[in-house]
Amino acid sequence: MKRETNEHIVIVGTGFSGLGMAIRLKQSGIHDFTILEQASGIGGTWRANHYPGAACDVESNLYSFSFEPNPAWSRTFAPQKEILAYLERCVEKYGLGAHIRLDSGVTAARWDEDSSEWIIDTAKGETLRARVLVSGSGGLTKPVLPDIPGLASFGGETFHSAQWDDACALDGKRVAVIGTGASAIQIVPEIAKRALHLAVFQRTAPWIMPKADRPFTDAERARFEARPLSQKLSRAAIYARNEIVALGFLGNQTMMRLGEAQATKYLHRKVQDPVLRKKLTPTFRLGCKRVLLTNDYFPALQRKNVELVTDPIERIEQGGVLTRGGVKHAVDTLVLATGFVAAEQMAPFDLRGRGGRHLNDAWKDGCEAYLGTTVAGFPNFFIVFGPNTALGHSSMIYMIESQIAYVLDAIKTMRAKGWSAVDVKPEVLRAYNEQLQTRFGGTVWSSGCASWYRTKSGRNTTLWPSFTFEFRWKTRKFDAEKYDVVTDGARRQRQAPTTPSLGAASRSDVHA
Ligand code: N01
Repeated sequence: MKRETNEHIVIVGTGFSGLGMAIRLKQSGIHDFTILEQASGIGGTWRANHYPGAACDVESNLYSFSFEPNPAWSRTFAPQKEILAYLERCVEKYGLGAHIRLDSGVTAARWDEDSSEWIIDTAKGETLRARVLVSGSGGLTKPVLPDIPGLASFGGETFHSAQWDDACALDGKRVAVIGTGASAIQIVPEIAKRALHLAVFQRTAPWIMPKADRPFTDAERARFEARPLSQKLSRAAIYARNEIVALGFLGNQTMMRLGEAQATKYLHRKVQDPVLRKKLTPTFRLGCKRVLLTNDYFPALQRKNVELVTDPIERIEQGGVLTRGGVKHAVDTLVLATGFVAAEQMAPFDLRGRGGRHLNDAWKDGCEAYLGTTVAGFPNFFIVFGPNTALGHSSMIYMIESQIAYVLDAIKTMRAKGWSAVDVKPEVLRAYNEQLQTRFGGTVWSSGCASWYRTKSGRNTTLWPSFTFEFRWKTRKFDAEKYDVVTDGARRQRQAPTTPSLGAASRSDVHA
């Protein structure tokens, strides 16, 4: 008799990655999966990041599932609440609710060689056995708290942008925002409207471009609804435009100069004060850090109640931030828009593969995966939005869907062929990553700035260093020849009491 758990798939996370994986499984007639979510609601990063002003900086007609267009987007760049509502509608439409277990973060997962299964513990105290484990636990989820002396002694309200405290009243308060990245430039204009005084602490001036954000007209929405092809064409046009931008990031100097000239012109048009303008002028190549899109950040910085502080922070003490020379900036509420652990990311949870090896051990020199998805020694473990799949120029949903197609094909292949385990060959993983790293040479990401894309040693473990269609092509089909494979027959043999245990090295029916 077939054991149900032998076919079971566990997906971790209910963001775009986890939900997209689940929908694709259902559409393929695969229903025996469970989705574990650590939070009390679905949505992943789009649930966690609900700070004032939170919105997408990629156009929504592209930042959505290809198979689930949304004719009702209110704006070209949707706000966070709408994106979360979109994901909630997906859960309902595709009947995912019954598969989801909330408040069930994975605390540990270990590979059981004998049964070729993952044994997964959750925060609720449950243990699941699964043939396949798919991590959709997100790329930017662990907040970085700045290493500023005295932070703990501040005394007032302090929170990270991704842990926004809705109960905190900002009206009439003296607020400080530390950081000027993608989150901060969305938060600052909103707080500026409410705070008595807002101090924005900038360490590095970012490149800023205007955002082509506007409400969709009723006529446009009606057209998307009545003629879905028109929305598909809009999606295709955004996609193509973004890939052209990639040309510059990948090394086309003419495009880079044009982009920098456009951003500089925008700064000059929006900021007349030469002192402020100088403070806001970036000193690194456009695209080396994420290019920020906003229309209201420069105007917000020029309000009477807002101050851009560029002197380095020396320390934080009770009720204030001290900058160079001991200048104190009195503050009631401190917002840390200081980013996330990314390049130095480790295992999403306590994960042990073949021989009890921890994923953190495999990643001690920096995280890496084959096609951003599989890691040698961790059979049947797939990461969606894994190492070197993030983008500086286009929609992550495109990359996520590419990986989902690859994982789905792997699962279908395993089932069709009666394979109990697939494990990427170590030499394949090594060669792929060696080649991938060489491709950063000559790109803007190697032009010398510090960013969340790169580790302290300078290795880029986050970005995909090419056009997204190349990644789509590479992930179009599960390439079984790159994997060591264990068949069900071999597993049964291994489980038989008279048969000596076959270790990983003696998988006799491994496909070359
Ligand atoms: O984080 P960041 P983020 N003292 O790392 C500063 C995605 N995202 O949350 O540049 C002083 O970009 C740091 O300064 P510096 C998007 O992919 C998407 O803003 O290192 N300052 C920087 O200014 C994005 O790229 C959306 O010198 C300190 C800031 O904090 C990613 O999330 C919206 C400091 C951190 O910027 C991360 O963006 C928002 C210190 N000790 C975010 N430590 C969408 O719309 C750090 N900083 C889809």
